[in-house]
Amino acid sequence: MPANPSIVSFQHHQSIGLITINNPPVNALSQAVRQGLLECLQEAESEHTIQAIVIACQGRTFVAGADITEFDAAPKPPFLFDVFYRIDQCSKPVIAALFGTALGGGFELALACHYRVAITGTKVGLPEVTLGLLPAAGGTQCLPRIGGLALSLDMMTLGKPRLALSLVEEGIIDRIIDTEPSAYTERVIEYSKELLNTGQGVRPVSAMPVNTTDDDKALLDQWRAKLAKKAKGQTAPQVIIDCIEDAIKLPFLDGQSNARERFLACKASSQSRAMRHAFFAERSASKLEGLSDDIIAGEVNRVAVIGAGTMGSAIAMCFANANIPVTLLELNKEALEAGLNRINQRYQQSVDRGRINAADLNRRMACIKTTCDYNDLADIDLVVEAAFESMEVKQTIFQQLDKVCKPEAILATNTSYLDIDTIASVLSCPEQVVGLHFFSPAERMKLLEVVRGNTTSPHTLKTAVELAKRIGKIAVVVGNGYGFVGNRMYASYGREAQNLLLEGATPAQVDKAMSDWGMAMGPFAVNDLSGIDIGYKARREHPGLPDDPCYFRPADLMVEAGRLGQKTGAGFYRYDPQTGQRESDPIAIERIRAEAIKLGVPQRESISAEHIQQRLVTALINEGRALLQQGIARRASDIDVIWLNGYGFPRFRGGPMWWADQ
Ligand code: 3H9
Repeated sequence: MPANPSIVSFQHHQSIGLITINNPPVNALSQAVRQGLLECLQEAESEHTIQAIVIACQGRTFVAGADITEFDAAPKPPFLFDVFYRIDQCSKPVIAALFGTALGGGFELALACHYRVAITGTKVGLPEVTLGLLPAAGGTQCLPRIGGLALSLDMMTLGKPRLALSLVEEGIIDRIIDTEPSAYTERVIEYSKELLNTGQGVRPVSAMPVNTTDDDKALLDQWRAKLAKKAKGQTAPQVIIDCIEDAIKLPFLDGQSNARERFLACKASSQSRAMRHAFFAERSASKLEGLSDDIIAGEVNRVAVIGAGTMGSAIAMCFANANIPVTLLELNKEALEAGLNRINQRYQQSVDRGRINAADLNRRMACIKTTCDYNDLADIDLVVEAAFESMEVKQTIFQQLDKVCKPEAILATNTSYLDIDTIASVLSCPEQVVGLHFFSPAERMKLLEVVRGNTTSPHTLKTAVELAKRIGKIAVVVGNGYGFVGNRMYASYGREAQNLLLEGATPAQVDKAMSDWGMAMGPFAVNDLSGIDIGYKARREHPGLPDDPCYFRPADLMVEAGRLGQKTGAGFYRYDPQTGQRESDPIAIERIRAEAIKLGVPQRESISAEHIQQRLVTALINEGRALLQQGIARRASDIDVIWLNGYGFPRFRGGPMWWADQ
């Protein structure tokens, strides 16, 4: 019997020994699980009546990986690979019964088993790279042996889980079982008996060769070059390639020993610590501390979106993607038609890129109804207003909604800046108003700022957060204040970037410094892409701008010269009319320089990349600190989640507040 049978248990099913892991919520491989597995394996192997062993899990998923919460302390034996190698060397066939998501150490456990079966819908993957790590429990040496080099490079360096069904041909999954979850274990036991009856025995992966070709070196080099760009600045992807190369060159145990050493170095690195922080920060962001468990989220079965512009149509797609019927409302049929065309086009692009199939496109389009009549919103559970960014427009819409919607309907606004309480003040049910601030492109960006107004009720808040999870967003609850958290910080970051231009830096210099630092894009490339006029108009609507003649002066200059960004062929940069290629523009640079002299801004001799990076990141940190002091952000880690998921802050730096703490 294992020392802790409630976590890992062993049962006889005639000639089959069933080892079951029960470690909620995701069956992570904690020290107790590793110990339990080892003890159960010993028992199963020594029982002469047992001829094959099944490893299964209780709960909602097969093992989702090593226990990440243990990574900050020194590892405690038994070590994961030692347990898995025990499976590899077992004298009786061992079969993994996969379901849910078999990830990281969970998938490595499966790879160490001699056979793998999965229930329909199971996903498997090695996402360690997203934590700045590498698969260190045998994965880097097992997967190349079973699935080959190309698949290993893809799965380990990109870290994206795959459907088990798609890995049958590669020989990774031996059988897909299509059954009710309640009958699954029984079916796996039947499969194991079938193996025994057909004389199939152990299949230790450690003894398998890696299929090599003359092209292997070129393939490895190609991936090294691709990841140097795609995962710029990150250590783990390159180290994973070194481990895969070892799998080709070295005996199994030597390759594994190198992988283990490299894993320990990665685990101790600032990159992995930052990425692990991001993992837990994302999970705590939607936790609503101080809200009683008695508060139940409302059911949301039907949604409406007001406004079929770029943002409104993308928000409608978020609901259609999650199979939630959505009604799109516009002022006239032409605007509705344009919105629907836009949606159809975006889905078609996803089909063309192989992200979804034609049936998905049709199902999603069928989820979307359109109307020009507010009376059609009478039975809607939640409305998201995504109209023009003007208080007057928004209040008029909310007054209409107040008249037609059922009393319990939740009314959300997608405003990026405006005061939620002023919007709610025109309603008979202000407690049902909440901000749902989506980020563009809304159908792809994971972040959703859930803005709590003074009157927003706990029930409304809980419903909004639950709905966010259903549509696959990372919800961060923030307080009500101009620009909320993300955009307010972006304004500080942008202001500092603009000041640097006045002091003599060029847009290209600032952008390069920031993208070298790890930002997805530099601030001026972003500005040109989204349109410089948007911020210009927002500044004119904002009552409390700083009394500073330099405040966003370069941006205002560009707009005044009709240089609105990519859409007008010129902004901070100019764009080649044929290729759309971005180029530095001496006209823009000169115009800004002349203005700086007029404003009396001293010019710097030279501006280093480090200086630019420090100025911009410090601006973020200072604003973040003020937001925490004012209670608009609840936790420093929430700010990190917002910047990682909404503004392209490098994940391997953990977010601005984590970075500041280091
Ligand atoms: C690894 O395996 C290294 C090895 O190669 C080598 C080692 C030597 N550990 O996400 P959810 C918690 S590295 C500890 O909200 P979902 C999570 O914090 C690992 N805890 O659920 C949350 O806790 P709480 C490689 C974990 O249904 C709760 O479980 N594996 C772990 O939306 C629910 O999580 C990965 O990177 C863990 N491994 O998604 C997979 N995983 O309730 C990481 C989760 O207190 N996990 N928790 O907030 C996932 O991707 C998702 O959790 C999963 C479920 C898809 C499984």
